[in-house]
Amino acid sequence: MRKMTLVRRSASRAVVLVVLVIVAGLLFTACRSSGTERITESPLLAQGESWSYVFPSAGTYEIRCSPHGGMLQTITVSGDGSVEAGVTAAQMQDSQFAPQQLEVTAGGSVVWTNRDATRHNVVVNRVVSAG
Ligand SMILES: [Cu+2]
Repeated sequence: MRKMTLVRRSASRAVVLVVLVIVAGLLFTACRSSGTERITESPLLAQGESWSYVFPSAGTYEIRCSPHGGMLQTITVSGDGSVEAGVTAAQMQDSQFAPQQLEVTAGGSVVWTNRDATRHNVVVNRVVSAG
């Protein structure tokens, strides 16, 4: 009886270990395929205040607001900076970035203006793909 219990206990430990290894592997894969790299962030902006950032190189950028996890914007930057790039206006309104999708030419800048009474900020993350 005692021996049976010991065998059963070590078998369940082995199962737990295998599950942990699988979970760790999945997490590692997920982090590699959808990682982001923090580039910069603005201070908190009061109503009417603006902040701008120049996107120097092509890629996909994820814009977030530190206090509000639901505020998201995706900016796709294309080109090599050889084409004259302009300034694109974006808003922070009703606790959302507007528009939520933006396309910008490399070397161009985005100016965000907070229209809300609530303070928001701009966190610029670059999406890093696995490879
Ligand atoms: Cu916000």
